[in-house]
Amino acid sequence: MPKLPRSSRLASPVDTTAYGTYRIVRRPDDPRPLYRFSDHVVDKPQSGRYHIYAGWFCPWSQRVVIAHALAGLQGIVTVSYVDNARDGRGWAFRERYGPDPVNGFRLLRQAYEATEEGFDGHISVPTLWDRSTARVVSNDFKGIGIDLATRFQHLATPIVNTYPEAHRAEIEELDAWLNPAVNRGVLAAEQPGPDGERARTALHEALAALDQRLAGRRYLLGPDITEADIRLFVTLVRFGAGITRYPDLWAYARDLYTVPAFRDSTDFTTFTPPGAELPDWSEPVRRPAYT
Ligand SMILES: N[C@@H](CCC(=O)N[C@@H](CS)C(=O)NCC(=O)O)C(=O)O
Repeated sequence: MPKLPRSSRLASPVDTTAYGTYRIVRRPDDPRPLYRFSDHVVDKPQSGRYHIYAGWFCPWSQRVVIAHALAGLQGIVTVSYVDNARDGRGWAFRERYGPDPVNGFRLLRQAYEATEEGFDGHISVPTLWDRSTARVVSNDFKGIGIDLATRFQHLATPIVNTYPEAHRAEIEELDAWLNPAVNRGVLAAEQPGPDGERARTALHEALAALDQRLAGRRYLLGPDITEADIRLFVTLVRFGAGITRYPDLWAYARDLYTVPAFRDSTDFTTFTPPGAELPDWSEPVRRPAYT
């Protein structure tokens, strides 16, 4: 990357008057998916080959950042953050989190355009970039998280193996339930009308079932943290004060929050609306000694 002054590697401030708001328009004759990149990390990659562009505000990014930390990948896969706000240009690199350390791009859009000329799909975080091919590998958060947990074990000793073969089926079975009801359900539940009402009911039922499940076990699958806990935590931590209505789920969430990978990847200011009431995440955790 050419050595340019820091300021020339930063995007100008968000300006919706000049650039409009971010939106993706699907061309009716274009059958391609709008999330177009879902490749994978190569077999036995070298250290330093991959980079993650993440966003502090974003639950899907936080999943990947937690998986990265628990896989022991600091310095092996690098991570940087886009600014928390955007205009029609999409995510950008600004003073708050500094320039793009890999390519010096001002806008994340440039990474997508470098990969596919005239790219017109979603420019989302997390994005996995490959320094060797100078391309976006994936903006499919689920695939990125699994690759981080499974494809670097020749380079790093994981703190926890979050995607062990023996538990993969159960992790994905839980996901088939929790992804619609909880992870996406929180957004659906904010909608007015009967669809919103249905989503609120499904969300409450799912949280009550989780509360019951976690009364009897430390983590979703038992004594060890897995990818299933990562996927649930990023939604619970954004839930607000309502989570305290589910005492065992709330104790479980705080228990996870004591783990550095979870706590250090959480910045409440980036996703909490001004004036919103937050529960006390540092309240001491008292849970039974599960066997
Ligand atoms: N929406 C993606 C997950 C990633 C995502 O939505 N990231 C948000 C930030 S939390 C983003 O960058 N959105 C921009 C976009 O999707 O165009 C998906 O459902 O597969």
